[in-house]
Amino acid sequence: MIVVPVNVLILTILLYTDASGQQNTDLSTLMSMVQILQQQMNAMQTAINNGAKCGGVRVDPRNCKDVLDSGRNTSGRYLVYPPTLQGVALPVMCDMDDDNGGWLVIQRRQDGSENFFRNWKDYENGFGNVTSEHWLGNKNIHALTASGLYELRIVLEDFQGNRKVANYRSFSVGDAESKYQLSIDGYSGDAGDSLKFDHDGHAFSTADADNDGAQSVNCAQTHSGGYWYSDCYKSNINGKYGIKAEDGIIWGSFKNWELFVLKKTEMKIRPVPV
Ligand SMILES: [Ca+2]
Repeated sequence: MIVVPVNVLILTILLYTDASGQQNTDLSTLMSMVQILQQQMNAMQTAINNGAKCGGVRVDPRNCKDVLDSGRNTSGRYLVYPPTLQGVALPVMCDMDDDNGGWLVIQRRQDGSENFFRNWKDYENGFGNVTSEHWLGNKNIHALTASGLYELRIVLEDFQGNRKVANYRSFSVGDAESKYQLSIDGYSGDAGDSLKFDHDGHAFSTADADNDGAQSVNCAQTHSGGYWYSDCYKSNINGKYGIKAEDGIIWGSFKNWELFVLKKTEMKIRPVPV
């Protein structure tokens, strides 16, 4: 619901008054005034829906939870404006269906359509299409998780259709100087913890930027991905799609630490209420 600004009301009254200062009571003039007012209100509503500011109050959605809270509850592509990106619009996929919605997808694998064996710059800036397979980009994930406390939900599915989840109560990625260091805590779920365990506190690595915890190995090169590798991993969900090997898509605890590769993975984040 829009409150009509004072300047619009004054404009309407002025228009409704003729040059001699006498009120014009002609009905058609009155109707045209109402039409102008209605058009202005519609334009304002459209602007607000598209993320404009109104009356100095910030109404840009900062994340998918803000989008959901504004009444848009259909999963799909939306523009969000993380405060730390200072007005830059970030296209993202919002999942409004799973676990009460409001989830912003930062990673998705589902059919092998996107190459995830990429260099530092690609992982930093993001790649793929947000409506299908993609990595949102380390700088964007940092920008989002630096603007408040976020939780992480990872949904995993195998080729038999078994679906398991790993939830983390807190999740953040550091800035470029920290090499996008992972901070994660508070596991719950049925997939087991394969991310805090062994990966928490590690910098991000790609084949051309070895920041892992292994002295003699370039883990990103060996395991065909970009990730917070340790020496080298308990999970490798940015690995090679459809390969039953150590460089495949693996979440170690999904099936008792067997070499077991997954069909679908999804990482999504949501601000934690304060
Ligand atoms: Ca290394």
